[in-house]
Amino acid sequence: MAALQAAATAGFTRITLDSAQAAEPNAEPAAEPDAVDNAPAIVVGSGYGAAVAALRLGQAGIRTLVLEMGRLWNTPGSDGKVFCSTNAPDQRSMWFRTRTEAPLASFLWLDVVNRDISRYPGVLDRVHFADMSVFVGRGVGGGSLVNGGMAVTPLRSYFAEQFPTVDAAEMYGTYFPRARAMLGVNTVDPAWFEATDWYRFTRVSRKHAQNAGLRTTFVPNVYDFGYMQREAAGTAPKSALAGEVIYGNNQGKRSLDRTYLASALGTGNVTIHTLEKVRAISRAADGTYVLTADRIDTTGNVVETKQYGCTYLFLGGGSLGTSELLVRARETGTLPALNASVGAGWGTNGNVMLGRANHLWDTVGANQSTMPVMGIDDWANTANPVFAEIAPLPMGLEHWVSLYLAITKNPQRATFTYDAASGTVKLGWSAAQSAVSVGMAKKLFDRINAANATIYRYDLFGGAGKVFADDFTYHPLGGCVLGRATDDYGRVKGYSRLYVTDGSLVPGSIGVNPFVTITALAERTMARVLAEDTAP
Ligand code: FAE
Repeated sequence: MAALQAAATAGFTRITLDSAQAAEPNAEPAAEPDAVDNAPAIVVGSGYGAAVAALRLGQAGIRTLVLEMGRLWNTPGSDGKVFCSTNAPDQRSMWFRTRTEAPLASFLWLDVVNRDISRYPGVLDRVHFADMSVFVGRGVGGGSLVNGGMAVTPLRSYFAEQFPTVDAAEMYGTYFPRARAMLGVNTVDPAWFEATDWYRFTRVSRKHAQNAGLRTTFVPNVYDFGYMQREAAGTAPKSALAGEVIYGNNQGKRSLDRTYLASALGTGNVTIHTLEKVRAISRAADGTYVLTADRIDTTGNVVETKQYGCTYLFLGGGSLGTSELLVRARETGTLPALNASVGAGWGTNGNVMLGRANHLWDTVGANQSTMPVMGIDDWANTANPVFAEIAPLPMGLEHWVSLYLAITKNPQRATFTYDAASGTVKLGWSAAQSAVSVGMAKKLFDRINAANATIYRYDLFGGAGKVFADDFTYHPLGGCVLGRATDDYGRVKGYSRLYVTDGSLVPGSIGVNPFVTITALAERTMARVLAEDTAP
């Protein structure tokens, strides 16, 4: 697919291309542009960790190539929109599927949520392992294209517990503020929040939490709340107020293609190749890293296998992508010096989704914004630490459901192993490990139900009345944990000039939604690496 040239300007504008075919959903691939076979630096992926690496390398004047397996999302399809909506998903919704696989499987036990679609490199993927599936974003911007935008800085004491070797003062004084500023974090206007129909569902859940003696807290977001207010006023096209989120937002959200990546391209030193999946990494005799990447077309066929060489290699394929590449490299002997911690320390951030059934008089509203702005914060409860995001369920009708994504302090961890027969990795996470998260979420929500004389919803997650969706996570973390698989700055142990900058550095749990932490850690890594490792 096309090499994207430096056609973007900094700020919150979408990336523009010199090659429009790269983003047209139904377009045939055009002629191959000049390939960049060697670059001083290569970044794998274009999510949070990768985007920080690309920008800081570009600013340092280092020519950098970004390889992303998904497409660039910037050109409208035949309906005039870049992304499809959650209520009418089409091929743009999911990564090479014939049917969508939304987190909510059913409503009133009916199979009304998912739709048949045609195979295409859609923006949301659900990667299945034996007892756990993982939702990830695919495209230029990674998870930022599909996530709920909740931009939460972890509790300092818990950050210090998870990262004992990282200087917390420096993180909270420098790197978290830097990450928040670059990501465009903002907060909902409390007066508007209290008055608008669009957050009635949140106010109802707040009341129920307070009835149980629990604390709620506003949560910042990267969705532009000024824009959202204009949506509500009818003066701007609706996005968050039109049910858009997990299959992409057409407006309002400051995804990475509008922030870090736009600025990275603006340096003139960064090029992005899309629809190219890195499959193997090895090292040449002169110390150069050699990457093998499959270029796919929009049907998923491999149309070319390319080789790239670089001096500095930054892995930002996310917890799954980076762990898979490094475990494969170790086990197939292409990077044999990788240590045993590569592939270990993986966790779900304790994710559990659940719904409660409200009384008929406690309406949550047919109008719901897709951007969460509040959490129930019981993390300080050492007996049962839980932080639960009050999640929207925008169905355009009153359904009396209060939905939550609970983040629990589940200490369980898993390891990726290499399966030589398939050439892929397996994840050793078991259902019993998820049961630990369920136990914690249940304790908290049993309290809320008892205080409000309410019950759980049994109709949302398919099967025989499943209440707790414990078989998927939005927050895959770990696999190349900081200080174990890497040094304290993300330098992979056993190899020089090889770095990890993404969620695989986080040891399985961070207690809140993770992307601000991932971004801030990547900023810290890049500051150190550019100061120490790239000097002539
Ligand atoms: P990530 O953003 O996953 O980016 C990895 C990129 O690398 C992707 O674009 C991949 O396509 C690409 N890639 C992977 N392997 C390869 C390869 N071999 N070759 C080429 N490219 C490759 O990584 N977090 C929050 O903090 N707040 C939220 O509100 C929130 N809501 C979420 C909602 C949903 C539905 C989902 C799925 C996630 C949510 N998250 C949220 C999680 C957040 O998006 C996630 O932690 C970050 O995106 C992870 O960032 P990384 O840099 O690790």
